[in-house]
Amino acid sequence: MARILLTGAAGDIGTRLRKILKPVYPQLRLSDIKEPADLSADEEFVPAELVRIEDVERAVDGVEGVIHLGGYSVEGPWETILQSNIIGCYNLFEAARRKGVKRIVFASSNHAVGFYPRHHQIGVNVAVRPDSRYGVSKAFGEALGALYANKHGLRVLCIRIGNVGDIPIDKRRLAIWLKPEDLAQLIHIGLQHPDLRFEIFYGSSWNERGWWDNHRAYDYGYRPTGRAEDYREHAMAEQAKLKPDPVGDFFQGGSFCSLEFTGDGGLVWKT
Ligand code: 15L
Repeated sequence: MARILLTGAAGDIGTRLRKILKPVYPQLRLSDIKEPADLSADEEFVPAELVRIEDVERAVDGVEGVIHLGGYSVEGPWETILQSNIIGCYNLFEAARRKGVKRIVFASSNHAVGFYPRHHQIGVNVAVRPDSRYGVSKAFGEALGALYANKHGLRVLCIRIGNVGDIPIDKRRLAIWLKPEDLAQLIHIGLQHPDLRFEIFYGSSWNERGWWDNHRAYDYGYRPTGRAEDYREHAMAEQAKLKPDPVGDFFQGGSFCSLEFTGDGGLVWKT
């Protein structure tokens, strides 16, 4: 795969990936609503509003693979999620099909399954339990990926990203931390592995207290290099500064679960 498009290139993860991926994919094309401030002369940028399919078609034209980070990356009002993550994601897959793109790596999120309790180990075959409108949009993106893989033969990898950063920043992130280089490793598998048709992986480094069974990623050769427990002291010191959050501390999705929470948890607390 030579020509790759990275959407959401101006965001935090996009900015990190631009630097890591450029040596491996010299013809990396970047897209976002606005041009990244530090765009260099050897970087190609195509502006695109995901909600405008003609923009998206222009962005994907001529590429073989897409890394789709674009969209709204936290909980937001329904109208925002609808435009950026539902319509935007549909436009991305549909434009890719029309333009003959071969592979898509979709940045899903742990928030597609955030309402599983932390004491549960879950694989990728459990029913989704979104913890937010944002989480619903990620589950939607995974479903679209399966549709376009099964119906149109695109090869699709959905990565349920935990938390990308230099180090884990609290107790929850000790379980879900993803070192940027490990994310790049997962992306390479999605763009290059000959056997991959449709898969969901968890985007997690080597986290001993993690709650995800990520054996599918390991089957494809993933070997994470980041180890969350190396930063345990720092993360726990940061955790001590946070207020207790009975709902958020119980569920995997953390504060995305407690945000706007008006339920009593019902059955979900017991399972
Ligand atoms: C996500 O999906 C968000 O994009 C990111 O901002 C973090 O909130 C992350 O999840 C997380 O769960 O820590």
